[in-house]
Amino acid sequence: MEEQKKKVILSGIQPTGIFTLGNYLGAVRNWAKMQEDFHSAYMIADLHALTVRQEPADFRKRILSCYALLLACGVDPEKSIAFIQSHVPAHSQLSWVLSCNTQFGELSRMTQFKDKAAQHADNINAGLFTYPSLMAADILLYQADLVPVGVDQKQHLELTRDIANRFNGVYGNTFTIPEAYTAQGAKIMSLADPTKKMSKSDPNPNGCILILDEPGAIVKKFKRAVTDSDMEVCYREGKDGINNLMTIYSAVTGLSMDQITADFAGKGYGDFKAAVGEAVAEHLRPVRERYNDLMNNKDYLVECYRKGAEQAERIARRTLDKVYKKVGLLAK
Ligand code: ATP
Ligand code: LTN
Repeated sequence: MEEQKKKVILSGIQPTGIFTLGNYLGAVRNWAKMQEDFHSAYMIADLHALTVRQEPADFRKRILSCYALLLACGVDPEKSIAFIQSHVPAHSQLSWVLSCNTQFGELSRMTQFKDKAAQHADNINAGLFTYPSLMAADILLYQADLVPVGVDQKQHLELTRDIANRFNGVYGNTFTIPEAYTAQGAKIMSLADPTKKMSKSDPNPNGCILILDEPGAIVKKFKRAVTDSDMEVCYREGKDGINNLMTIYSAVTGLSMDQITADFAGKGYGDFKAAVGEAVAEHLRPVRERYNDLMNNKDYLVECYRKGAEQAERIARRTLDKVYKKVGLLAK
């Protein structure tokens, strides 16, 4: 009885690099926590990553290492469906139908498209533009109730809801309408420029903490973090650098902003930065260790992603069949 009421969650991450502290605190860490209370499915969004040019041999290795990272961050293949997007063809198939139910104007308003188009002006491909229809397919295939993402993905979630509502209106009830779920630490900023989001594809290595960075490197990057010319460790408008460090410190220690301010009253930024660096290095240590173990056991990884694909396929296929029927495609 209880089992039937459990909500469904789905989320994904692109294999565009080693996960950053932003990915971890803003999204992946919550996935591990949420798998205890929900029916959860998490995927490596490899098809989404193709919207940016990838070197094939390198990409293939990175997909596997990102899958290992997902498990190292606490996603448990016994509790969640952990899979790779391209292993479940229904994602591409539903994406086409949804593209035909998404307006050009809607896609043109997506800020991620505008940002990525500016970053990759030599490769503004059709996939970059229709990226949100594929993301909508990922979510709607599993009839997800909640989608745990960082705040930067909220606009895509709104569009997914619009597409689902419109489809349900035209063809009758087909999709669950999903909600975005954002938690504390929902937006971690670059350490080099705290007005910019920390991002895996940032070319400046000092701006981001990668979750596999060695403790020494982590501490060093925090020491160099850009702050302000003030001296007070407190959360206030205009103190972007300190606000970001406080958000990170709070997320890894569980301390409130007021407690942090009290603990560092009368101390300089140097002490605070060192404390944040050490706390983060300690927090990430088990993730790095688990990752190394998993990468030494590739057979286990293959076994896990194959099982994940089978489990995902079963659910996704059911929704796709329903959609094909609703839109009037002739059954085989
Ligand atoms: P890329 O740099 O390739 O665009 P990314 O680092 O932005 O990648 P994604 O794979 O697009 O990462 O995002 C995976 C998840 O991590 C998403 O839920 C996203 O909202 C979240 N996320 C990404 N960056 C941050 C951040 N700086 N703070 C909080 N959450 C983040
Ligand atoms: N677009 C997301 C990654 C992603 C995703 C999803 C997230 C692809 N499909 C489905 C949640 C649900 C991003 O983080 N850039």
